[in-house]
Amino acid sequence: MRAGFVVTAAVAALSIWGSTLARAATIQVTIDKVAYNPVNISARVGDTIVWSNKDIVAHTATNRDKSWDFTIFPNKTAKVTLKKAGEIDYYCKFHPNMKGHISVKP
Ligand SMILES: [Cu+2]
Repeated sequence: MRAGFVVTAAVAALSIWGSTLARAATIQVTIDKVAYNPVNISARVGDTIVWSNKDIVAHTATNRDKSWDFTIFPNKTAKVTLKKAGEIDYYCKFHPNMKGHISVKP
């Protein structure tokens, strides 16, 4: 009886882990000509955003709520895994007209 419970719990844990893995996506954002592309992203909790800087100058991806702030040099990348649902507005500290938005669903 006890062994059966342990097996059932292990299978349940594995299936939760599996479905989380299956759902998580990596979303690529290219920085090119002083702009994020795409500007607007729809994502889910657990997804990872990867910025790739194709420009010849450095940029940042700076969350307005200050929870992250990445400086991204030319030909470099930065990434963040989204931990909670909500609306994220971010920008580049060097070019205040560079703005991006991430809509994070649960
Ligand atoms: Cu910039």
